[in-house]
Amino acid sequence: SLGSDSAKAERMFRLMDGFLKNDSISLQQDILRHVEYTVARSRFNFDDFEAYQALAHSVRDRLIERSHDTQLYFKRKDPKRVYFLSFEYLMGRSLSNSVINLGIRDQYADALSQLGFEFEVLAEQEGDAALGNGGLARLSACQMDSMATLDYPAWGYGLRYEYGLFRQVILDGFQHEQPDFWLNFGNPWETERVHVTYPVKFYGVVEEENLNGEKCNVWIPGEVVEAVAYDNPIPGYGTRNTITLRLWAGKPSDQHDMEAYNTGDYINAVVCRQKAENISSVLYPDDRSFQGKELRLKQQYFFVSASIQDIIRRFKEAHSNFDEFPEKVALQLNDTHPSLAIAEVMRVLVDKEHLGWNKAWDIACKIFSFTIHAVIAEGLEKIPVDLLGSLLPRHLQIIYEINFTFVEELKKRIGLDYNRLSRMSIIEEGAVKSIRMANLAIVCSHTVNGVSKVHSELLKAKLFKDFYELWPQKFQCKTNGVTQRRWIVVSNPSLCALISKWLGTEAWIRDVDLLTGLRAYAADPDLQQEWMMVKKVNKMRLAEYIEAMSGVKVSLDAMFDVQTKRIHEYKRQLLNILGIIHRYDCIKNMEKSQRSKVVPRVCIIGGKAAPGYEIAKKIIKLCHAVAEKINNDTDVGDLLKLVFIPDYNVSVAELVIPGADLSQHISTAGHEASGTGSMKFLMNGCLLLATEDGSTVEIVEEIGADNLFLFGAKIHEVPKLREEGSPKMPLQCARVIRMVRDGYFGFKDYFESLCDTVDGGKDFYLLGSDFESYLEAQAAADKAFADPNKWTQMSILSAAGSGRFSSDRTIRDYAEKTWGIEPCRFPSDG
Ligand code: GL9
Repeated sequence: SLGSDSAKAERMFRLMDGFLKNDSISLQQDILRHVEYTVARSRFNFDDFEAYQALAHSVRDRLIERSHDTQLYFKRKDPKRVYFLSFEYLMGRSLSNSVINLGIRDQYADALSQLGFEFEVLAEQEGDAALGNGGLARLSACQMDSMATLDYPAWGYGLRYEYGLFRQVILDGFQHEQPDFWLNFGNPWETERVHVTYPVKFYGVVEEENLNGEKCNVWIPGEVVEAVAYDNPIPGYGTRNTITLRLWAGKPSDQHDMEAYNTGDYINAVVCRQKAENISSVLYPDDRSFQGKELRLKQQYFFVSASIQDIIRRFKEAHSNFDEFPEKVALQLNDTHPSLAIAEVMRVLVDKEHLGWNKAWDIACKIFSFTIHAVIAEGLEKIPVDLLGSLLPRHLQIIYEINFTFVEELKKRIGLDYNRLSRMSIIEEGAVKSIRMANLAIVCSHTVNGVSKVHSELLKAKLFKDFYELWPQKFQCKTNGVTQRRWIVVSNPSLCALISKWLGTEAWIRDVDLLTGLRAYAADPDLQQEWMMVKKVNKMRLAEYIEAMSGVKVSLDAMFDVQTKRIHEYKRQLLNILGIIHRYDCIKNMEKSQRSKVVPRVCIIGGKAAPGYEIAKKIIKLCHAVAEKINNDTDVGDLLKLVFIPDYNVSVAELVIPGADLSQHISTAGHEASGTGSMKFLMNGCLLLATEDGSTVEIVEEIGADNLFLFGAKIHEVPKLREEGSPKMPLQCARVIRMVRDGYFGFKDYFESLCDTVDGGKDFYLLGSDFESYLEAQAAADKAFADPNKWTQMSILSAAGSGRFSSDRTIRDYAEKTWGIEPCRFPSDG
């Protein structure tokens, strides 16, 4: 209807532009209306939380309007779309980000102050949406922001966990996990689509049937669960485009349950129905350790099946011939978690659309692309064949079929090299026969990418060498990036204003390469002065938070040295803590007269340990034990403090990152695929102390080795160092380990196994061999910090060089080189 007369349609879109007015009076009326009718409180009497709810609903109205316009426009233009399939998204809070992207933050702040409220205070009322574990999940969130801002016709798909990542509570220095029931107080951003539901089937058997004289396989499932869509709007910045993150929740299906009711066991039948909701109830909190759990597999298929049904439904609305499918649809697999989508697409095309195997496979191979976020083979998912066979019998058949064809092809190409054939097979033979999900994804995808240059090279040289030799053209690199909207504009408004002032434009918020313009002023004393002031303001904010959380008062003159990320042995928080013990030990043993030369430090560590990861939990406890000792030592005073920030999440990161002077990214070389925290710190003018791992290598290319503190073994040196083992353990390292072993910080027995990981003979993560070089880098940082102008110049150059690490760059690269999609911008000025 709209498509027929394009002038008329264009007018319609113009007319619709802004049903909702954004002047101060309209916004005030709007908020009060939501207080009265949505929150159902009297507009004469409501508290901060209720004000937040009303405010959020008022913003949501504007988001809904824009997402309707965007969807209608996409429908009319029918461009090729990308569907981003990710099992995890770490969205954090939405309020500030939304009003900033809509370009109406100041209007809202003004309207609220007229009503006697402060925007910042209400924004604090919002809880985090933490539907993910760490880097991978936050990357998905950043990339959604970029896809919206760059006007790409994109959809995100995921799961609507009722319990997000656990909340970390520290008792007596030990981590405890508490459930994050984030939907308790409602979620104003989402819209439940009661009509967008699909049945998802499990279990049962496959039977051969005759269809018009041809044999075909029919799956007779044993359980049906309904997936219902919850839509979350993702507004772009400086555009009217607002795309959708569609999350699926489980609900009982009527189709299946009628039987149960007829048997007369009514109560039991109702209780059983409840089980359906369990599928999407909880996020698995283990970052990267993979266990073959049935519920996890169910979650994966549930999410994949609902998404594929939705995508095919949308395609069929406008097209009748599947030949056009690859021209209209790109499917991005974010890690192996959604790779069952390959088998599901094959099942639908072969069993339901009756396209025939070869044609279906041809289509599948044109639509999938695959991002790998892991470095080591242990990080790759393997699904036991027995498990898959019982839960999804037809999919197991399909995967066997895919593998059979692949292996036959392979034999023709490489001959009967059985070792290589068995390495490349999708099926792993062994004690537990299983499906290698990464191999499945590589075989079907037209493009496979790593997430930093070194990682992409490692994939080709090590993890997937066999595949690279077979299909070199498939392998690409897409260095990760983060969104400057969230990580500068939202979280560091003072820096944002300063940058815009010196660049004379706000255009860098959409075009981040403009940040390089700051290089010209890096030595300018005026900019340096203002830059230092901004850092001070942010440090003040952070210091207040630290005091509120831990009771520790910190000096603003000290260097704020931060390491915040998931706790992992390879990320080497333990190296950081041992370094802190060494620093403490040095101060204690120093002549009093020498102490004035010490650069004061506030060491800040934060992050969650997977609930079953014992060593990581011990690292958290050690941090607390050492902090207890140091912080109560009046002899040391402000020269050294150590604080652990509990429950690190996106909104805590927004506070911590702008306030950091130095941040540590010190993984054992070759273990961090990319790392994205470093990019956020870099954008905020924080100096990095880092190993040459993951994306740090590219950061060095961009800002120069003079502007950060590098140390440690390089990737190619690691295997040899591992062979050499502990003879490399330097005295200083042995000494601090001894202090822990001797009970200097208490909990002697408890820390024993932790110490063993370093001096027990293996030192797999090379803390010993990197220790001296780590201390040297720390000393270099001290020296630089003692010269504030020099330090500030390095800080400005860090931020100025961060443009390459914007997710805008990453997404444009995916769009052009992997997905083959183009921007589709709603005709309006934003
Ligand atoms: C990770 C890598 O370990 C990181 O180096 C990388 O930056 C991100 C995003 O590409 O992906 N892979 C992975 O499984 N996690 C990552 O952070 N883990 C979590 O997300 C918890």
